[in-house]
Amino acid sequence: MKVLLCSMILIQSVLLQAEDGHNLWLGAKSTSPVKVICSKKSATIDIAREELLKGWMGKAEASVVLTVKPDKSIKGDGFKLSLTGVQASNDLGILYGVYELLRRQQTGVSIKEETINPSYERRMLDHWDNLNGTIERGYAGYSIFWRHGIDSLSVNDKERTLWREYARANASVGINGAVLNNVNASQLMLTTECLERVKAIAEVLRPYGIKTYLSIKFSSPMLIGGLKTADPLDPEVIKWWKKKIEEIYKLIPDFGGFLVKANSEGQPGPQDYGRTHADGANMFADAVKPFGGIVMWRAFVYTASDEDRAKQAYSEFVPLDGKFRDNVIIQVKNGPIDFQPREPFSPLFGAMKKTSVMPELQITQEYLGQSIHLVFLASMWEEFLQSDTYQEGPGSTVARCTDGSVLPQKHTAIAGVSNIGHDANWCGHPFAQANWYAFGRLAWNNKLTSEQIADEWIKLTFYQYSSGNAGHADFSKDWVENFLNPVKKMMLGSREAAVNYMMPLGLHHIFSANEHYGPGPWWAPARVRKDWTPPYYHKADTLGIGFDRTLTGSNYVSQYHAPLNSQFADLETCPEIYLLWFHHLPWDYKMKNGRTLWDDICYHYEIGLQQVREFQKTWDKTEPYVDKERFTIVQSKLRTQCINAQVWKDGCLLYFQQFSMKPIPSDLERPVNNLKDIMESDMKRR
Ligand code: BDP
Repeated sequence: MKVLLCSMILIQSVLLQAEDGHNLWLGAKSTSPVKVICSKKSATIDIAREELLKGWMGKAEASVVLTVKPDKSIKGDGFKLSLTGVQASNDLGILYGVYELLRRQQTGVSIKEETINPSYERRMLDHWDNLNGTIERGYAGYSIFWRHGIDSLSVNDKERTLWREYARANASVGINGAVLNNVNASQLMLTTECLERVKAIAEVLRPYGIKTYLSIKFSSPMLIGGLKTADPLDPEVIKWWKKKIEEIYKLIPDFGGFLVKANSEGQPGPQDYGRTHADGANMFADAVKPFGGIVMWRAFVYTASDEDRAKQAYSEFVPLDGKFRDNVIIQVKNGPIDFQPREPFSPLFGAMKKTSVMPELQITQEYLGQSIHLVFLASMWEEFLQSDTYQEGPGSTVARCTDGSVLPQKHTAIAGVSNIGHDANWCGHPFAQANWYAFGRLAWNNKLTSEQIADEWIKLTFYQYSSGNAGHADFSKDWVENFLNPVKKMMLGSREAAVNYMMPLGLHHIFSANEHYGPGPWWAPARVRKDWTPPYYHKADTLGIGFDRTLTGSNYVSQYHAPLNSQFADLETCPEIYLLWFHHLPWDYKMKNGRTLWDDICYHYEIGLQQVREFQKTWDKTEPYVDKERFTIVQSKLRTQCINAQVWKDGCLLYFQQFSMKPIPSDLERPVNNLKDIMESDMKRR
């Protein structure tokens, strides 16, 4: 019996097709024919039809009716699903409805009559792609949009195919906008040559409902326009931008608008001329308004001042509430510092009543192990979106404060910094694809749980569909128990594991140097701005550790609405996950579980490491169910992740131990690296 089982498993794994991951979650191939009935013709409807033929898992020879007809219950590009087909107010709604129908068939969810509308009007991917083809914080190869700068702008068919595949993947999860270049923008982006290429990209993306947007450099009128100033109130500057914007819309009539990083990390901006962020944003807003464009103005601003960095965006933007045009949206990172493994939500969410605000998430894992660590980010985004801001009393979650449910917003949007590059599997790590998928799904429906998203993604990505005809895919008990469930558990635990082995209990930004990969709580060269070095954030000394952001410290807590401000300030009620974010505490502070703070820190690092060991075991057991290529890549990446988690644990504990002067609890595994060696190899890397 055992032999038989083994050989069956062997046959199964031999039969699993090699997968380089390029198909993402779209690998299902239909085995049953379907009739598609639609009286309308358009490029988008053609795609919807093609998708149905490719992915249909329902009854053979069934008919699907696609109806473009407005209905009061359907909003924007939402749709109505029914047993007979899809109804929508526009072609794009039909396409989204078709993807939803196929997703349900392919994940075994029954189809019933239901109207489904998106949470946000604009669901954006921000690409931090440079014109020379590199990607800031990209870990999956070169840009798919840009090659070698301004000298290499011609478009070829291979690129068009890649852009089409990209557009299809985005549309399948509801993403409808793409910012094609880095927020640290080059002025050359606005030259006619580059804009011609943007036009070519836009043409490929358009039938999939994806609008193109650009990041711009505020000083472009000086750098490429020959003007002496970029003052947003200067008539010549205004004229220059208007002309440029007309040129853009002539080439790309449905151009979405601009993303602007101004007066942030050395970028030019309106404050260089004594103007406010509102003055700057409104100048662009007025110029794009006649064309229906929007301006996404980033709130990621901070200077090397004495004010706690976490407070600065709020201090800057809240006084400007009501001063922005209605086609400006303030784009705010989920946390007040910078995409850390865990931060409380930025207090700017729920702070402004007359200004549209959109969340910016980071899909690329700059601070979460890049394309080496397996970290499923949906858990983090769910925690963020469901955080209560108390803006208008309880239930004012970040999700509801940004999608127009709490206070009306003229435009609503959400952005994710893309993790896509030229790698065959797009994202570097096979499981990083899940983060792209999850971002799209949450942008469409900000109430989805990370559990549901993981469930869908695993099925769509790893299940080898064989027989259709049953109305939907039926997953064998064996596959569910031995693959789906354990892999889902691993994904859902992966973010907390990373927090544990990197920076538990509210610690943050203790990365080494600028690469943001390994530990570096010690990293503080004299030449570097204090607020860019870890000691600024952990403040470890012989007395204790943590950043006092209460009234006795920076008073950042006061930026939150009641009752959060007092909850965070009070040690009795401050959630322990944020403890050292808000408080500087003695090493022997008593935690709720009775341990001292020092011991508890040690346990967290150890638990994080052990979690990764478990992931390794989980993954190894999945071998019979995964193709060799992906199995081996994930296995090898998990090994590296484990080695790195050990370095995080040893490096942080041995470093902090110099201050705590306490032993690592005797029941925990001993460090296997010396601090000196870790620090030396860290230094050697730069
Ligand atoms: C930080 C990145 C940096 C970005 C910056 C931003 O380290 O590369 O330019 O954010 O968002 O996370 O502007």
